[in-house]
Amino acid sequence: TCHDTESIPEELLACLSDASKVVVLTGAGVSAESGIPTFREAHTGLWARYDPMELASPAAFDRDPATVWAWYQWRRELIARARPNPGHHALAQLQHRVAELVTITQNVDGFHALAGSDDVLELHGNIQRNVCSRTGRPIDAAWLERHSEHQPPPSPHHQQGLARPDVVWFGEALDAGVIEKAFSAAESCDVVITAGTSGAVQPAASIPVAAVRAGAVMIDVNPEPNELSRLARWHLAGPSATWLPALVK
Ligand code: BJW
Repeated sequence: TCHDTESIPEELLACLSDASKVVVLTGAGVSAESGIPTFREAHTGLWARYDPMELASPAAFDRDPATVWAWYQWRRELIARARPNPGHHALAQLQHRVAELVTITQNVDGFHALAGSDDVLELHGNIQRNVCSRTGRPIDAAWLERHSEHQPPPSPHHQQGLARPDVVWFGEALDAGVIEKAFSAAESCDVVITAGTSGAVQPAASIPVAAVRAGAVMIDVNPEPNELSRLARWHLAGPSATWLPALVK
């Protein structure tokens, strides 16, 4: 475990600069310093009495679509007003330092692309897009503007369908093509960096495990150690907006 960005082990820096292929897996912690709340930490304010783990499910949307829709509208506005932080920018820089970088994110905020990262795999979708709850077909923003913000608008594609965010809820399958690319990148990389993720959600959490099993060296950036940190050769204990820029410096 390293606590001080001023004394990064030479071996760690060498490992990163010698790597020809790096895979990064990010989670909510990477956007925490942009002001976006994480899922498993204490919640405050308006949504304090709701459990994000319960809201992010098809059952919750079936039971109470208005509440789930309102939660997503709130988060969309928060994200629209927020900006990528130095952690996102450092990862966009890293793609110029290594021959190949694949950024895999569980986040739905689109901040890696906004910061300039090119090769981004969004495992859990993107919160700014909407799809039909019955058919999964995309619904464009112009349609939504004609409806109330407080209820999920009816889908233009299906009688019983509603608009819903294009994100992956518990029990739903991730995009097969995205998953396939993520695992194949992981299995062929030299270094895997995990940043700001609890490692509690599958199949995302298995991506770094697959990388390590295939011989990659793992670096974990997280103020709190978890299962993933134990798997890592180096656990960098601190916020990603501090540690990621220090690694790329
Ligand atoms: C900082 C920081 C700072 C704080 N700097 N760090 C195998 C075994 C058991 C269960 C399953 C299994 N396979 C599938 C399942 C079921 C389920 C699952 O994993 N359940 C677990 C809870 C056990 N998985 C699924 O259902 C997935 N689908 C699937 O597998 O389909 C096939 C299937 C279905 C059913 C059964 C079997 C197979 C889909 C998962 C979809 C997850 N969706 C969400 C919502 C997305 C939309 C939205 O944003 O609203 O994705 S849930 C939520 O968790 C969100 C996140 O992307 C995801 C991961 O969370 P993340 O990013 O790690 O955030 P946190 O909050 O957990 O952690 C933040 C971390 O940051 C902490 O560690 C902090 O310390 C740290 N931090 N500040 C750096 N400044």
